[in-house]
Amino acid sequence: MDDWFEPYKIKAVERIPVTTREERLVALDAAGWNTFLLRSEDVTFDLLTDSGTNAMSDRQWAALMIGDEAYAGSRNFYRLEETIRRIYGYRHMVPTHQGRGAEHIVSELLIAEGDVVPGNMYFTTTRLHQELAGGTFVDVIVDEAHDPTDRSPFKGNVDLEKLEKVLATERVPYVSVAATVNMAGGQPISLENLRQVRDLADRSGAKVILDATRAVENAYFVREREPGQADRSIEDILLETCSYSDGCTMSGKKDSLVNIGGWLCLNDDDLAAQAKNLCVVYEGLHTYGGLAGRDMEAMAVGIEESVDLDHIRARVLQVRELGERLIELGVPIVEPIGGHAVFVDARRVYPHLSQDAFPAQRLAAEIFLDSGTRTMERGIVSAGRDPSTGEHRRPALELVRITIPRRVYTSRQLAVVARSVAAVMARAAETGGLEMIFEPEYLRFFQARFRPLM
Ligand code: P71
Repeated sequence: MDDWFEPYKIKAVERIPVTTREERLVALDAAGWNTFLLRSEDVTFDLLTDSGTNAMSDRQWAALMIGDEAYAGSRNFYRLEETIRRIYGYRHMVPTHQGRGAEHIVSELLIAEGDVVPGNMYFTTTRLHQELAGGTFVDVIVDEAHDPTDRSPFKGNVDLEKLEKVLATERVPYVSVAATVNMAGGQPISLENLRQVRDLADRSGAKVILDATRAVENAYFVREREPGQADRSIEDILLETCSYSDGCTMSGKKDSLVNIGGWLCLNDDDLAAQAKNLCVVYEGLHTYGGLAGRDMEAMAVGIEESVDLDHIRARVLQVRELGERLIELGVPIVEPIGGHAVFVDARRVYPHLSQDAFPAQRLAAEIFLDSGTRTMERGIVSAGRDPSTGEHRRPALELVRITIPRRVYTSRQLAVVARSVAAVMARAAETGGLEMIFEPEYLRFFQARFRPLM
């Protein structure tokens, strides 16, 4: 059978709220027109993020019951360690409460004041930890990544010339490579490109640290698009992906099909010992890292389920189906369609709005008003301010992310979402921008408040 389908049947369901437009307007006003500040009980389709919003399997729920809640040396830690070694291939693993816990530790461990960290586009928490450790992030992704209409197959690739230049002129502790690249639209990086990044890093003595948060999705794209990879297993491709790095940070809340958890891997014995020491300071003992024993067990099972080809195919192709529906309805989206989300191009939806009027923030608010669908701004608000000048950083991409949790929503529900976005777009000409009325210092997109201008 060529057709894709969900390789599971549904054993438990959760009722979702169904609301009126009037109720949604009250909720949106109370939330300062920021979808992060909405209460989930006001949300019908929660497509804010695929992070921690996955549905666990019956095997994962069963795994929770065999949690060993010992302070030290929980059996679930050893099970998780063995699973990560086998599936990701690294020598040492430090559990963390989630991805940014791992980013914090690795940044503090490897970055010194004045260092430069090149990477294939920033991610908010990753860059912040690099900056807090005294580093400066430099974007070395290929130019195509900044063009939402460019259909190249590997828009997550590193531009090797840009990387070479940074390596030649700056002090670089490590190259920060993500697979896939979230902020570019969930775009993959090829094995070929990773191999070349490894070569360049080796020549200048820099390490390579992989953000493996969605590396299983990346492996699916490699299998689908990279010459010579079509007959390989996801596991094989994943192992090769990781083999080009010295370690990884991981948010288990994505690929690994759990609601909380993460980890840090390092191959070097000394560095791993230091990372375990920092884990004790910030996360908890190095055999639980801020997680309950049961969380580690559920994550170990989730990792095994995540590399199943039937699972990952259905995951990526469900996202693609939503994207294709939107294209048919004339909604401008980032292409090719990425692995975890469809990104709507707010600049093309609202060509009359300047970036200072926060077009993507407004679009996310309008989509919520129309159908109770919660999405996320990924534009000028998310980019924050330049720490040296205090000015807004102005990303080329001004996007709204419609993110799909794994194994949670049906294709029919997503078809309703697609029609809602098209309805919002039909009213674009009458829609104004927003004014920011409250701006927090760190990661402002989470808590900023806005007022509609029209
Ligand atoms: C996503 C998230 C969660 C999030 C984070 C910040 C703002 C809004 C939403 C988290 C990632 C990620 C990548 C590539 C590291 C983290 C941090 N993504 N790398 O996309 O996508 O992991 O949330 O577990 O700390 O909604 P963490």
